Amino acid sequence: MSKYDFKSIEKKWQAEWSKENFFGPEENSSKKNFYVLDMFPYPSGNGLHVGHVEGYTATDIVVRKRRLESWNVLHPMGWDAFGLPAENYAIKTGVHPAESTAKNIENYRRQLKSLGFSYDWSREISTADPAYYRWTQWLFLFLYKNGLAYKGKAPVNWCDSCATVLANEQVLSDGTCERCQSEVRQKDLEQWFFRVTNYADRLLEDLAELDWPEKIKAMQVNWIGRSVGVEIIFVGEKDFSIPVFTTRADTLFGVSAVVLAPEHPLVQKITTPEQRQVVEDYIKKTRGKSELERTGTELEKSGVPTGATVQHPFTGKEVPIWIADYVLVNYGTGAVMCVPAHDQRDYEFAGKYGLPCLPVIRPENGEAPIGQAFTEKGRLFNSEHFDGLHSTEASNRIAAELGKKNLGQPDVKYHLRDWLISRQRYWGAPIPILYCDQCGELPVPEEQLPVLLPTDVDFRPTGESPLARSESFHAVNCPECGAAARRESDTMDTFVDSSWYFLRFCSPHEGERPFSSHAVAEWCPVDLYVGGAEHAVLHLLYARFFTKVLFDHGLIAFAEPFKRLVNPGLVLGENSEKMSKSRGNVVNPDDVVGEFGADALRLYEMFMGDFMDAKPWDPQGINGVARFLDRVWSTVHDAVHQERPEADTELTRLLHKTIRKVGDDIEAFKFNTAISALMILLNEWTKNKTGDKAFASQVVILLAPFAPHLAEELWHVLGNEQSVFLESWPEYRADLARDETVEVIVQVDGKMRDKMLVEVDTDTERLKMMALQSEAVRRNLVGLAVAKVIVAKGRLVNIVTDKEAE
Ligand code: ANZ
Ligand code: ZN
Repeated sequence: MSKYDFKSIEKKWQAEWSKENFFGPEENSSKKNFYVLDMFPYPSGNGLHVGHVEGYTATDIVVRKRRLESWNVLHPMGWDAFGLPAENYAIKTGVHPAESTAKNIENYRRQLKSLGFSYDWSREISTADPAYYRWTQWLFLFLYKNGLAYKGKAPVNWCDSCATVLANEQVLSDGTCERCQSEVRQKDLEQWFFRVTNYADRLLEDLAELDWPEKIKAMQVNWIGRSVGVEIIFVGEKDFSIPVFTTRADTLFGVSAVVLAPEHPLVQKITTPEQRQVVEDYIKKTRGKSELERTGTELEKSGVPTGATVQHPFTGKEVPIWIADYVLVNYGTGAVMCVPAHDQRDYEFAGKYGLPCLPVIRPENGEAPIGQAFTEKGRLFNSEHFDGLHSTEASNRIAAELGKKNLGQPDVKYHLRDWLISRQRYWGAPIPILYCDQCGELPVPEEQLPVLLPTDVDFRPTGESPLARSESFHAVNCPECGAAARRESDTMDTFVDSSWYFLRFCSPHEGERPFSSHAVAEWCPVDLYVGGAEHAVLHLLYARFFTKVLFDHGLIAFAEPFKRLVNPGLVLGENSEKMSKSRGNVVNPDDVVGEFGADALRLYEMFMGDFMDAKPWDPQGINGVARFLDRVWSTVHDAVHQERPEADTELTRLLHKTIRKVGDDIEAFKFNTAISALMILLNEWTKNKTGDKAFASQVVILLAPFAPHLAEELWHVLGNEQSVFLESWPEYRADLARDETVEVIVQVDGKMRDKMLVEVDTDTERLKMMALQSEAVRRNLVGLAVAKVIVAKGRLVNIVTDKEAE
């Protein structure tokens, strides 16, 4: 018998499978469709990571099983190819991003093929390809024409000394520029936004129908941040009034100040002459602080009074107006009522500046804590005729009475912001907008798409956007009046590219539209989506947003893109630290494939631990699975050459149980336990000395999704001519696959007293008898008489005594 030579075997079958696009879906098939999608990678210079391999192996296993079960499967792969790293690399080395990206893609493709993943390579797409980004631009215009894309001011990180915009990751933790170490400040630029907030409610509500990890759903819920409260209007002494948003209207009688964000538009108007200088200085000082800093709990609260006041809506007392940077301008109304006794931030703020702290809520039981705010709900006091009410009822009543005075109403706010899609970068899809001195802002006419990225660009960072400095790019005339016009010089956030790629895969070569509605109707929504939990919020939220917009305008017939989502756990380094270059613990899949083969790497990554948990790399583990594959090889050969007899009853039972277990485990992403079951089966088979070629065939098919190359070779060793992937997934016989023993719970008067391990078929009378003989049961029956015994076969025996029966 030959040794298992993975090197030549894996190459051979990869070449064979790539002939005639073996894994592409059938056209006009009568089979049911199934769409399995991996989060497509950013083709970085480092090549594929073992973390990619984890997710991609899992989908490959599911896909191969589905095909064996006679589904028509769509399983495409492509590249999220625009992005900052290629541009930074270009700045450092002078290699054009198009060139380095093409090289990286080639490397990724080679690596993925070396792992034997069954992608339909005829559908490969790259978001940096004009044939793709033409449609990204078309979709931008689609949103624009439907009022969902607009221009507004938003701050960017700006380095004065480099005169350039910096991405967040280019700003060091001390707030300086990574290139020149000078201070980075926030500068307002006109930028493009997508109106995601229009969809806040539906993005929230529709989560319910999704088969997604609860953790991810919770993160989306949090990110959207729906907040139910009351808008209360504080009327000023002159001709102004300040609405504040509060979730705790019940604390209204504890207000010590109304606090505005420093950027609040009223600040200039209301500040008294005496306070003007202090206010200006404060605004200058706080400008440039990031939102995270401002809202963080560590930062010491600061602020200054404006000198102006408003009236309390019930007591009519004067309330001072302050500004403070813990109030954000773009949440709620950009103003808060400051209630030191019941809000921790307000408590610290008031403490620092000697503002009064009047408690108005007391706990229903016990005492309020000392030295901090009491932030829970409770009963009102110090609150005039609302005294004695519970917080919830008080909030409602206060809102109702304010409503009558036209000084407030119930309100709902969202933390979700509109999506800022402008990037002052080169390596992205140009935003298809023109500016004409006469006609103003105009969409690029559709027939002029794509707006190509020019190549004559100096992308070294100076100025606002690299494209602004390209001559050829701006040689364009106004489509309305024909005069010379300028193009928008910002490019789109790469999350725009990935918000619709799953649609493109359905008809990747479509030239007339972004996607064929027919093809999308056939495949979408995606049945199974696998990828990193780091995309929990942005990518997944944006893809959902795009889907809803297209659904609302009748371009697609579904409102959610991904039915089932699974996140792989992180693959950590040997000592459970994150893999990173600096730690020197990165495992390169190429090395593992070279030493052990693709099947061993695939199997090992699935065997490491629970798919969804983080798990460390263990170099010993891969030896173990490699030995297992060797033994599969030799045992199958044994069955072919040694004329083993038909499998005996025991081995047959184990086979059927294994078929059931492997099938169920694949569906539940419990690959590690599926593989253990296969290992147990192999052990028994090797020992047992029965199990002929027919038995071997079943084992090989079961193994095929996990170790496709080995299985394909063995399938041919078994004398078959066709691919093992044209076979059918084995079916188990329920009578054989059933567990022989089950655990039966024994109760006395409904309380569990014992468990018994019994034969599955044990009849009712025997179960009764066994239960009554149980030591624990007898102890619990002392002094009682049995009234009746209820038996649920295979599950439960409940002994009811006279005491209970009465
Ligand atoms: C008075 C009050 C009393 C509040 C109290 C809380 C407790 P969420 O759940 O996030 O919506 N707030 C409102 N707008 C703000 C802004 N622009 N910047 C910073 N804080 C803001 O939180 C709503 C609460 O956050 C509001 O309720 C308000 O403080 C504050 F005992 O109003 B509260
Ligand atoms: Zn014009």
